[in-house]
Amino acid sequence: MNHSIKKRIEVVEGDVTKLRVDAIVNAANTTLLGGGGVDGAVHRAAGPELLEECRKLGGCPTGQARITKGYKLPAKWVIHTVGPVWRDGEHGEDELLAGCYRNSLALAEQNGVKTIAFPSISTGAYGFPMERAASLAVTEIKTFLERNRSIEKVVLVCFGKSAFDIHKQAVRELAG
Ligand code: AR6
Repeated sequence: MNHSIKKRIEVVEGDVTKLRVDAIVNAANTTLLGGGGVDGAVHRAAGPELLEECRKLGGCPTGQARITKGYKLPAKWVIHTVGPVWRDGEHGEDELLAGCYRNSLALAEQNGVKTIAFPSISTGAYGFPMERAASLAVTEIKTFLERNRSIEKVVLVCFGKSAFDIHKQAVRELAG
């Protein structure tokens, strides 16, 4: 069981907007109207139609997720999730970040997604410590995949070698 879960979680170094998967996850903010980091890259690569669709969604609360089309991206779908801003770890940050992964995967499943790629939500502008975020991400993904057969592959896309090493280690330790 654990062995097959591990095979369904892949860690890669690169740019999430380049991946040929059914859905990529965007590290958005509550307005869903774009920003820097992953969000800026996703909007640039998808083109202006993405912002048009996002405007109609009326925002998204922290910890939740919304889906749009991918437009010019190689991915068919973009799942926008809003990570928590890190304060001190005592303000519900862990549970909110876990919610991002859980809710994004649930939306993916509902839309027939078989392959999905996540950047490391909240670990850039929002300041969430990466080791802690990676452990939460892998734990949530593993729990989801154990119960779900329809999603074949979850890709963790890491920006840079140290992010890659941290996520590899989390998968080694937590996914079997
Ligand atoms: N592909 C993969 N990972 C990336 C990419 C990319 N193209 N670009 C950055 N990263 P961030 P957050 C990494 O700041 O912390 C935006 O302004 C980055 O190194 O994109 O959730 C939104 O509008 C980091 O590890 O997202 C929000 O206001 C991780 O992805 C706010 O930033 C997330 O960094 C969200 O902040």
